Amino acid sequence: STSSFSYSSYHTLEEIYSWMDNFVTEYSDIVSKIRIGHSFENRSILVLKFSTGGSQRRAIWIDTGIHSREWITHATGIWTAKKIVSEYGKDSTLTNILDAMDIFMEIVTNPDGFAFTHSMNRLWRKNKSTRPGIFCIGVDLNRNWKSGFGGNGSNDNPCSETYRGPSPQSEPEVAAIVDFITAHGNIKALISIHSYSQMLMYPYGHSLEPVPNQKELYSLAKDAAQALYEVHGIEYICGSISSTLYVASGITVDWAYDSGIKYSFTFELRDTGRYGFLLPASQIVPTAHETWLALRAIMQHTLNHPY
Ligand code: VAL
Repeated sequence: STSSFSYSSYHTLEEIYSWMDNFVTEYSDIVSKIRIGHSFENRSILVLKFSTGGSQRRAIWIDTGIHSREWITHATGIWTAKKIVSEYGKDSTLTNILDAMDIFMEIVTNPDGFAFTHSMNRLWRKNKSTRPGIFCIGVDLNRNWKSGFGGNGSNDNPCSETYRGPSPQSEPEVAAIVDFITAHGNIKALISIHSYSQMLMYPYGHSLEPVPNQKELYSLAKDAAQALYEVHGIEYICGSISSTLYVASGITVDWAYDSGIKYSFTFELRDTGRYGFLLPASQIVPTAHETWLALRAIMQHTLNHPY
């Protein structure tokens, strides 16, 4: 059962998938598991759905681990899932959110890459796809989306860490999300979680052009970062991806925004480089806890600003 699961340790794919099975069994009144597709190496791509009823309610999408080496993101996702089920009916903000909206969480967005970070190469970022005649392995799943595909900050060399792939959505891990979100049709906020750098950002990545609601996104990001700061004093920088981090094309949140999801955010969690991708497990719970306050602020704003 999930009572023997350690939320303060890093886990393998098998451990996470079996935790998910126990989790949806124990909290079947509000959580279910959806298989939205399969990876290049044929692993299941799983999404947790948190819902208190209704049909096709307005919804929040959260993904973690699209870059497999960013282990703090999967761990934060797992802790967050548990937080949602524990706080429903207790925390009035979350209760209001879940009484009106559903939450979808894809915790292991790149299962093949994640398995590889445990077996062979702890710092693997891309997926594990191969193509005839191409020697190098893997596509950067955060360069494979349609919006701005092929632009600056993405690479056409298959051996690059930011290889965009042969065409938009060429990768099954990306196509599964595009199909799911498009078919759902009522996703109102999308939050794509990375590490590391301590930033909370919004589109665009592919261009410096400000998005139409950039003022609103900036002020919401600042409020969310303030809520995060109040937990452990960790500072986040807010702004558009291209102006805050770097130009990056073909990324998840640019696609989401251009698909009409106007509350699209991407986090870079702890730290700022001391441990980088190898963040000690002792920081999992503090990171997840502070991130929760920021996530909740974004969800609450989405609840209160229907569109
Ligand atoms: N760090 C991410 C990436 O390089 C950004 C764009 C959020 O894919």
